[in-house]
Amino acid sequence: MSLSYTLATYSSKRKFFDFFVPDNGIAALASAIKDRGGDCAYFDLNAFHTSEEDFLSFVEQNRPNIVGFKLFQSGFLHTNELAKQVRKVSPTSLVIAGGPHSTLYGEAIFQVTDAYDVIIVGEGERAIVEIGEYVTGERAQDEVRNSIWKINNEVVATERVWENDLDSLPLPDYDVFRLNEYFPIFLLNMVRGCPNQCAFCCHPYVWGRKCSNAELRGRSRSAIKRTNVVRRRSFDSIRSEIELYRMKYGVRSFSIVDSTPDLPLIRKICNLICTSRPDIKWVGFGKIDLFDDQTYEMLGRANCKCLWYGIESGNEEMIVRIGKRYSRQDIFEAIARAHRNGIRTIGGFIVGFPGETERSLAETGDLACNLGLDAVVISPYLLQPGSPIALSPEKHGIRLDADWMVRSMCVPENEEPHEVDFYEIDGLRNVQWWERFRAVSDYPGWDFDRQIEAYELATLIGEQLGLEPDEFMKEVDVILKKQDADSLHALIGKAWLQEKANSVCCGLSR
Ligand code: B12
Ligand code: SF4
Repeated sequence: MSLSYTLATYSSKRKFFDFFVPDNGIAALASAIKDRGGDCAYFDLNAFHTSEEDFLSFVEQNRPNIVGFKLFQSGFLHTNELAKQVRKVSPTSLVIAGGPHSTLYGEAIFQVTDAYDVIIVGEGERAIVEIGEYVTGERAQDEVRNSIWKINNEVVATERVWENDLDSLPLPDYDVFRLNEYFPIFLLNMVRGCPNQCAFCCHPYVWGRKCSNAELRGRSRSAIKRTNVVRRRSFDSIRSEIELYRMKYGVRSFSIVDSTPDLPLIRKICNLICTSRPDIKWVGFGKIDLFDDQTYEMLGRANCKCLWYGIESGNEEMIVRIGKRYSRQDIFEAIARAHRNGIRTIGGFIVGFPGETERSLAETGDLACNLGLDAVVISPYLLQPGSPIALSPEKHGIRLDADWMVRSMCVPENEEPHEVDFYEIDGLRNVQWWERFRAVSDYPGWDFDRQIEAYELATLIGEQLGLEPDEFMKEVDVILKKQDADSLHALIGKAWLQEKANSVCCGLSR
């Protein structure tokens, strides 16, 4: 029996241009489904030409075996409503949820909604196939990995398994997207997990972390395989993925989304670009203390156009508290090296981390203004489940309200997550704590504009359109404010034409 799946994402209405870059997580799931002979349709409910009515009537007419939602924090409450509608129009479909918000909140989701039959946490490629096998009766409920069910009012979770061999997963498949509605940039995920443990960050919890030998000692090989360690793909697998996208779609612009760059893999990719694929351009995350002079030179030669650095603070004591290991001097040197090699830079800073004072903030402001960054992203500190702080709050002077998971999970779409009241820092409610630092938006050169966060993607799209990133961002901002679908699609069309033409110029289209 061929199983039919319909996947959907809603995270808020078309506010930012990065919603118009195809989602690699969805492409990975679509590929896993097809690999097992299933059918997969995808509805991006952020896109202009996809209405909720179209989605619901498709589900009503086709009655897919499985309807799956990707959950993000923004859009979570609305997605729950959509899931309930799905139940009404297609009562036979199994309604499931996965994605970052599901992984972070897991079974707590059942405290606020019964819209889903199953919540999948963590990686979804194998779990989504196993859910299909459950539907066809080939697998029992408790044999579906990474799944959480509500059975007779009791929440039951199965074992969480971390994919040990990333190369064994099929390459993400972008045929499921209407690609002419997206800018021609594909996201590359080469490594899952991060070996560091910054106090505010949930990524190692979500994707895997470095385990000490003591933690692993005495465990069997299969138990170690099931531990949340950092996992890497092989260079051969990544090269095949890049080749596939170049040949099949004509896409040569990539964003490497790994939380922390993997130096050996990055070097191999640079070598590939320098020796035989000069048409490839890319952006990714930087790390202040990772690259030396030689590596920066290599990155520049290999068309690395922009790096996103989580700098976090300009105060050395705060940097240590946050869990990073570099000095102000290191920061100046890293940014200068990137610029010397023609690489643009974005610096991300956290404001209001526990321990922040007016003085530490002033030092951050001073640093951000003097580094010569191409874009500055300021994020108010936000307590995230799974972060070291959430796992041991008392160490950081934090007291969490009993219902903090539910409150932080259910941020209304028109509210900022950091303005939701759910914990105390040093005896102050978190919103009062934030008030102390709110004035940072007056710092010259500081900008809270969420769009800036995707400046690295703007550098790639700018290259495609022959525009400076700022020019592109201004143009697209006007278009999105007017919700002008025609102009957006004209811009996207131009980017595709240019992307494909570039490859022909290099003689590498075949
Ligand atoms: C690249 C990236 C993007 C890309 C999108 C690509 C993507 N895959 O999500 C872009 C730039 C478009 C983007 C935008 C946004 N992002 Co973003 N993004 C990331 C980043 C840096 C990497 C994600 C990634 O590539 N993961 C690898 C892929 C393979 O994993 P995945 O997409 O999660 O999918 C896997 C599983 O989650 C699961 N899965 C996913 N969906 C589903 C659905 C079902 C039914 C099932 C069963 C399983 C399943 O299976 C997939 C394969 O294993 C992460 C931070 C990080 N380092 O993790 C933030 C992150 C995921 N983003 C985040 C946010 C908030 C957003 C925005 C909502 C920002 C905003 N406020 O506007 C938007 C929403 C975009 C949208 N499409 O609606 C948050 C999510 C937090 C939360 N609680 O929701 C993160 C964790 C950053 C953070 N720490 O805050 N993002
Ligand atoms: S902030 Fe970056 S380096 Fe630190 S734990 Fe998170 S992903 Fe890793």
